Amino acid sequence: MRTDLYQGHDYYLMDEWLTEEHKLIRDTARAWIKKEVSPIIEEAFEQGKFPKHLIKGLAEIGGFGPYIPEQYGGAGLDQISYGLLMQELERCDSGLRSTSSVQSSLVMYPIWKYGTEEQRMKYLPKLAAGEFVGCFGLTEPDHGSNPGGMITNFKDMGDHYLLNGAKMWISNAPFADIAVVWAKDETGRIHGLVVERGMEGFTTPTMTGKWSLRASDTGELIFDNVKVPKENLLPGRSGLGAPLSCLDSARYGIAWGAIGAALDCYDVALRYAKERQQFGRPIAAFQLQQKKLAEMITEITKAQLLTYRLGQLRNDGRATSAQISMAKRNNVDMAIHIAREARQILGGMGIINEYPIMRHMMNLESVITYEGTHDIHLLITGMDITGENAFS
Ligand code: TGC
Ligand code: FAD
Repeated sequence: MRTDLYQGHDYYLMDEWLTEEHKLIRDTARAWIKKEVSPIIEEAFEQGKFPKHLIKGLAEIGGFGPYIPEQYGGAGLDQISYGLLMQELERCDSGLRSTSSVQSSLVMYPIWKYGTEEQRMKYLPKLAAGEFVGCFGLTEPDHGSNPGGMITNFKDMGDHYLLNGAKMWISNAPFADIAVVWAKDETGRIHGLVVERGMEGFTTPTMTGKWSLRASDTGELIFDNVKVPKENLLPGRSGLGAPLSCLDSARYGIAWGAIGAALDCYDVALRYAKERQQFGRPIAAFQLQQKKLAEMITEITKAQLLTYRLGQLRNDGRATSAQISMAKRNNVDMAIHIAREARQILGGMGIINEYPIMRHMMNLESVITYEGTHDIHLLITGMDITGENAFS
């Protein structure tokens, strides 16, 4: 097992923009990861299982609902803190960040924003403490990029709703206690419903065979005449904009997270290049290797600046969905490219699990697809700047 020697890289002295609280949150997460997660993450990835014993620690470092108000059990932090946490988690593994961002932005966020006070008090403190794990059901077998076409639906039966349909590719589904599920009512309007494990007709089969995001459990949500109590409907917002607004928050977290994966690849490659000798010199002395490393830190630094600014805009409530799309798309693409270059710097050692690079590279293939694919985010930018909708 390799010792986790990671240290942050801050080429443009951005730490000077961080508060003491920001640094404390980041450094606490980093220390917890080095002690508790780095020693076991390769094994978890190989086994294809999320290490559930980490949930308590994730809750303790503020990984569940970092920006949810303290009165609901959240940490009440700002958006930069949230971003820094996601960066540290994905520096370790995208699946670890997924667990945190799904719980925070796709489960706690809609309950906080669109739930009743009773729903908030019932679910949020338990989710924040890691006593409950949640998942988010939007994607269906035949509706991925186009969630508005979903067929999962519910009927008003007087004293309850009757839910039918299926969701696919759902992170944390196999062990989640609750699911925030998006379904159409009899008029075709989309609503969010909280479905609880144990409700009759609700099952969560595990999806197997993934070569990516293996340290995260993915599953289906099957609803076969599930009776959902009326008080489980999130009344605050309906329409496709409701789930999409949750995605804004999660995509923002991914923009930071992807920088973390890129930083880890760069960190490993830089250290390796300085140590590895060929032709009687460290390979870091060869211009071609320096080009790779110099371009990596340049791209990481550009992404850090873009994302920090986006965090400021989110703190002010001024970030647009299109700005978030640009950062998600740019940063994940940047991270995949860096993972590929880093793997080359390590030569044959780049494919061995003694180093994290192949794991990051494989994980990022999911990250570039979920929460809106690379191409969908390009089309969102295209629509924003031209005013023309190229989706359909
Ligand atoms: P369109 O007609 O453009 O919009 C419908 C309504 O939604 C509003 N809207 C938004 N609201 C809030 N935030 C956003 N980002 C929004 N984008 C659009 C829009 O204003 C409109 O409102 P209204 O009041 O006029 O009705 O919708 P469309 O059907 O044309 O689709 C647009 C498109 C393609 C951009 C959207 O469907 C999309 O983003 N598709 C990608 C799907 C996606 O990202 N799925 C993610 C599933 S969850 C997941 O992957 C979790 S992975 C978790 C992990 O493990 O980390
Ligand atoms: P499709 O929509 O079928 O797209 C296939 C290809 O066609 C893509 O390249 C896409 O860019 C392209 N395409 C589609 N439409 C257009 C267009 N109009 N113009 C140009 N190109 C287009 N979903 C959830 O709801 N909850 C989760 O927790 C969740 N977790 C996930 C975890 C993992 C590991 C993965 C891989 C996915 C997860 N997803 C989740 C689903 C994810 O959001 C979808 O996979 C994603 O939105 C893409 O949908 P799709 O796979 O059906 O691809």
